[in-house]
Amino acid sequence: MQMGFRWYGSDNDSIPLEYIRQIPGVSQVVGAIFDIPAGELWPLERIQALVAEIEAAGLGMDVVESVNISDAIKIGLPERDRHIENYIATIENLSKCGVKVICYNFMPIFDWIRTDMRYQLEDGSYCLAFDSKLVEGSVEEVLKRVEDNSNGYLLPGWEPERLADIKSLFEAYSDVDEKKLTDNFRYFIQAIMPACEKFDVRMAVHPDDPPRSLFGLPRIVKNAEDLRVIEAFYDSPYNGFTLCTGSLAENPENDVPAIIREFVGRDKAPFIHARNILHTGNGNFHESAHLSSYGSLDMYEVIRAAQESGFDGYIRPDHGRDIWGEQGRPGYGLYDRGLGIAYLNGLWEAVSKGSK
Ligand SMILES: [Mn+2]
Repeated sequence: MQMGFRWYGSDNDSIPLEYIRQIPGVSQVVGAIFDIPAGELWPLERIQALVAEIEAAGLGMDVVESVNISDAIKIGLPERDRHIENYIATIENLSKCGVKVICYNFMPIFDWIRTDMRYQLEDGSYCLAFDSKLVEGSVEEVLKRVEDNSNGYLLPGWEPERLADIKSLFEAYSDVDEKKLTDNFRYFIQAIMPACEKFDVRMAVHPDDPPRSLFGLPRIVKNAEDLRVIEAFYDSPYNGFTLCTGSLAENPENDVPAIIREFVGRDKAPFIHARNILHTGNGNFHESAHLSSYGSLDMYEVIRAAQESGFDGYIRPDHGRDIWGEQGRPGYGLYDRGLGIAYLNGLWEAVSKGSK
């Protein structure tokens, strides 16, 4: 297991790399280049520069999150083949810089949805929350609410230039149902897999967040059954999953440790996002501290499942709360993710010594 920490780059993240280096047990920065539109090539020099900066701080970048999938690929537009060529060339460039895993998602329009970016918990800390009542309004209302609560940070997948024309985006997806989205996903995977095998880069799709349809948009990465369908597109360790415990657990019917055992057991999950959430009824939830006692997930069972099924990939704390006065990028502050890492490392050591 290698522990990582998501980082948005020196221009975009208030957390210096040296702080990340000081969190015990962290060897990896999960990074990306954020200013290249989906569908375009990541130039080798840009990736080399990012890796050099991270390595100078004593860390590595084996995992990239994300190389985003363009709307043309998801919708199945004619320019998808050019975008796929760029994706393949990006895989080759990432491989030259030592990248082993690409985390990505295949969600139309929104990468993830919360209705409150600064929900206050009883202890005075702040977290991300989801209230299903609030996504029943218009898309514009939800967007406005999220923007107003994001502390001025740009959220991944919520780029204003992309969302400015939200109505035409919805129109572009109007005939994309679950079947068509699945067909387009299969087309993409089958096109890139030979390059992934050749360049030794594993694709790891992130579950939909939350794992249910919203605004009438199709969702096809929601549960174990969906993951099996995706696995069958191309049966290879290079066609795998990011098992995000929080996203999967947002549907209480998903048995997260069982999903970890199944897909890690078949060597299909090179990356885990570990976070906890608390269900508050009626499909609502908020994110919580990582401890099992603060949320609805048993994090001991999560780590035990990973270890007992032979997990030797990368793991990172997913989101953290804002604590100790920090006003970070929502979900991506330093302190609570640091605490999460300390806890996850403790669970990992306890499980490994307990099984001897
Ligand atoms: Mn996640």
